[in-house]
Amino acid sequence: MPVDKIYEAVLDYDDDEIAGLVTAELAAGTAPQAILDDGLVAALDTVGAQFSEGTLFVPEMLMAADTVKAGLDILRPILAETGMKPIGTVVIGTVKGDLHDIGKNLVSMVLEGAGFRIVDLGTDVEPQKFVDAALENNADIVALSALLTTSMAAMERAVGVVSAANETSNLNVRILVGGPPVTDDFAAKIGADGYGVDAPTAVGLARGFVQ
Ligand code: B12
Repeated sequence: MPVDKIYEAVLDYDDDEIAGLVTAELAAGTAPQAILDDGLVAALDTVGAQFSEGTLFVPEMLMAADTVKAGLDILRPILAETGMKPIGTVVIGTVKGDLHDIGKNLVSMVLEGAGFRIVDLGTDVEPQKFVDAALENNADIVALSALLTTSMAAMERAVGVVSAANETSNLNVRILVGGPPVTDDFAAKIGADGYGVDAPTAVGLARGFVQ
């Protein structure tokens, strides 16, 4: 495969070399979409699988994500020029009262790599802000992150406000939740549409939501 070196560079966390490799591959005439799908995203899928197997851990996942981000910085303007349509729009944020953002950023990056447009509201986000941003951006998915046990109540409130807006306003989003204190049972109990234990799972669920 022509993009093997890019794939390998992500698995080697080579964020110094990746920009040069992507630029060289573009100069050689490889399609930007192939570089994205078969190089950057394929490597992240491998990283995700190794993470799920327990043979690779969060620091490596972050280094791989950083490497992909450096490659995306080169590809993003070119993909925008070629008119590649995003496969969906995700409004994402960490819920009210919670300032942790590393996991959210990782989920955002991987979703972006998978072809979604990301509207990142940051941390400590009021429930209504998710609704306003989703309406403004015609979003398909609202994604909520929480790291603190004490943030779970804020997540429940946010899901309630977004769900109510789905019923009463011109909003039609699926709600994805994640973060260490969250479980499948909790997600179901508060009325979320899906719970992602990690970034690769988030991509699988988000793809399913826009199909
Ligand atoms: C880094 C860190 C901080 C940093 C945050 C910096 C930042 N920019 O994020 C700082 C120093 C600011 C911080 C502050 C605090 N922290 Co802190 N922090 C951590 C730490 C060490 C790492 C968290 C992290 O980034 N993990 C790495 C990421 C990649 O993992 P992740 O967030 O779990 O995300 C993955 C999944 O959960 C999932 N995911 C996450 N979000 C989403 C969203 C969606 C939609 C989906 C699908 C998936 C998904 O995908 C991600 C990638 O796989 C954890 C301990 C730990 N080891 O987890 C404590 C920890 C979370 N913190 C804790 C605490 C108590 C605090 C403070 C209250 C401390 C204090 N007394 O001030 C404050 C709270 C401030 C606030 N209001 O938020 C506790 C929480 C305990 C609890 N259960 O409530 C922890 C667990 C430490 C501990 N063992 O006590 N913290």
